[in-house]
Amino acid sequence: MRTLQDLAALGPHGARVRDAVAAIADAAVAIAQKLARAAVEGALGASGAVNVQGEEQQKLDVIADELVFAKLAASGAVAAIGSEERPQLETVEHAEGNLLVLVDPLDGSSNLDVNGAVGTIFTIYEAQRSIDPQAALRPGREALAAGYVMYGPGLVLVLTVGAGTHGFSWDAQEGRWVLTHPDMRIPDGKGYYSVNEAYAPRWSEDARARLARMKEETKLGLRYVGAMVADVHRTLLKGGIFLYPPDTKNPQGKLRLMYEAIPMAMLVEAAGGMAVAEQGKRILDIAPEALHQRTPVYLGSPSAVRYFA
Ligand code: P6P
Repeated sequence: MRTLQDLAALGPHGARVRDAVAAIADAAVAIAQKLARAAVEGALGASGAVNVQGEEQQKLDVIADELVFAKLAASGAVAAIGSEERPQLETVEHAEGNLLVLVDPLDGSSNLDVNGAVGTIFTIYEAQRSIDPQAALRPGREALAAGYVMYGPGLVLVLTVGAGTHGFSWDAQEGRWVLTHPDMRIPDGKGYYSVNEAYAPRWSEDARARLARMKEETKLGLRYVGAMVADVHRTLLKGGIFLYPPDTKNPQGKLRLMYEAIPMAMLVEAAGGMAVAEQGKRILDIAPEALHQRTPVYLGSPSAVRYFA
């Protein structure tokens, strides 16, 4: 069985990002252990702080962020890190490596209180030794790698290192990540559509009309977990579309470009799917302007995404 040690063989950037991916994978194992004991340790619930997104921070958001930072900083491969939980890009002290990692340490954390699936999402770029941290942010098409960890009944790591999308499962007994889903290909013409339809009254009339036509013509069923990692993981395996249109509350969309939309778009495209922010705008071609900027997201099987592309 291939393991995460074989990353160099799975794509052109595998060797380049191996140590950073291993750091995230190590942090994920530690995070999973924290999640499993959270209720017992009283670690569920809000931390009392509000993050840079203006969202109520969960205690486990802070714990996950600190674990990911510590592992990435210790890896020796990373020069700078941008996190959903921190206002600015942060440089790594005495950095030897020159990778830039953007991360959502614990995505979907509002699901924690109901024991729902959550995830860690990341994008990896070659860092640019630029005085202006803003210049560090580049379109997703220039990224070296991306992936997510899903904390579900099993611990799963899905990533791309420049060619194909590959899934690993944590084997706690052997203490290793095993390649259980090599070269994932998104099914087309079947699966589910995945959207919080309660917000439809807040969408544009065009978005409502496009979704209605897609539902009528594709007859897809509906599944919605409310954690992007879980909804995208099912879309990759079963087919269909995950979408979060802009609405009157989030006119730019709710999901963050650098560490939610771009990594998921890389994974879906590498598995044969499509990922757009609006008609004619591929997510991986968006030129970022800010670390925490948001974007609409329509991603999944080509036959479903085409209604929005
Ligand atoms: P809503 C979680 O808060 C998140 O950022 C994504 O993981 C998820 O896809 C989305 O928001 C869910 O948003 O508005 O449906 O609760």
